[in-house]
Amino acid sequence: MENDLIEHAKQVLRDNDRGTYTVPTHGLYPFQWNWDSALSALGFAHFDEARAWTEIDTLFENQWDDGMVPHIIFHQVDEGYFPGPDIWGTERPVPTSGITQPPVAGFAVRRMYDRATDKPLATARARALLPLIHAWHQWFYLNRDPQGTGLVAIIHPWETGRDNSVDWDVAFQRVPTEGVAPFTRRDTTHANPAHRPSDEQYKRYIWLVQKFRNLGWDNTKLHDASPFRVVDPGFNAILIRSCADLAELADELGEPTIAAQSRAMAQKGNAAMATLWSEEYGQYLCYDRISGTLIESPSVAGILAAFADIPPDKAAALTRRIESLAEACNYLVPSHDPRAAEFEGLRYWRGPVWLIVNYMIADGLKRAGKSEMVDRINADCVRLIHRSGFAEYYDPITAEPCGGAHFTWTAAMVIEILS
Ligand code: 2M8
Repeated sequence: MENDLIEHAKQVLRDNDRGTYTVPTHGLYPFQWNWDSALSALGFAHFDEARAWTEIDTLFENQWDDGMVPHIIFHQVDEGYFPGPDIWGTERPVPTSGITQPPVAGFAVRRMYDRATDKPLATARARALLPLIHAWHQWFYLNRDPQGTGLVAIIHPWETGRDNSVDWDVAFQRVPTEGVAPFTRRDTTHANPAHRPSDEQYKRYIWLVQKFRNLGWDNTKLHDASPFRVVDPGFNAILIRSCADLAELADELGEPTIAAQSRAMAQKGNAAMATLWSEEYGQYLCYDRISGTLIESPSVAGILAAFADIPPDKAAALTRRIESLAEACNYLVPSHDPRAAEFEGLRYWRGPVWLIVNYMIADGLKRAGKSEMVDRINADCVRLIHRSGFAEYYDPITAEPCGGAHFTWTAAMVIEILS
């Protein structure tokens, strides 16, 4: 039974494979996405290590000169997605978007290296990727933490990957909609519009893109110029974990400077995470860098923080928090607390379960010794797949499969969990 699932998952990866990169799913997302690729490579690594390394290589071939790794790479023309390269106007040799995504590649590369059966290949690829990933991490702290707080901000909701999270609702009101050129959405022709972000949110997404494009995509200006600057604990945890993992990898590969710098970034980030902790919510919260306040929104971002090496008392508290969420849903871990008024079980990042998020939470809790909760989260992932297939995401109460079907990173996580 489990073997059938793994075989099915491999087939999903093969079907979405475009040779040197993978699309998240046919139709809805016809290009290469940054964190989708890094996490999907982990799935490929179980049956084709060379192909897994190529996935990450392709991503970094499109790294910008300043170190940023873009969130979408438009390898071919496809009118089925909006906003396409013309809207972004980044003028890259291979067109890309102009913003980034959760930097999970450092974590993925270390894991691929550690597990590699083809060590010469892994050593060569990891050695080549090491300075590139490090440059991306440095880019973050330089451009997205200009005050040196230890925590980076995102300047567009698409950067966190949690596009329409409740977390942004208030801060996003600061982004105007006036002056946005008329556009036609494409996502709503592939997925149920009632499950997608609203038109109002799309206007604000595009307003920000226009704003940044008018600033020539100059990252030294974008952070301060953006009316949307939010510090996301999940995003920062991914960066911190990738820095820490890169430090270990650099040690192994005999790169002491990268190791020391990576370790220093991880330590500073880890210490600063304490400022995002909320005793009242029993989890970490987002922080609005413009209003200077914590965002009172009980989303999964504050639980994903477990992916970094947080203090044991915080890992214990997050475990209790997940136990409490389990009382309000049938499948862990909902992307928003089902008891909150804003919860929507079918609407994208406002409540549904995402397997990639589950995987990273479980990985962090495993390191913290919370094996019972890890087993529970993994079991829920497998129950979801048995019941509803390889969907983009799932309703945490009914298990209804939502968004795109035949989804690459969902399949990759299944291979990770079951192998
Ligand atoms: C979703 O985001 C894209 C924009 O980047 C979209 O809705 O058009 C998010 O779920 C994001 O996390 C993910 O990387 C992407 C592709 O799967 O889709």
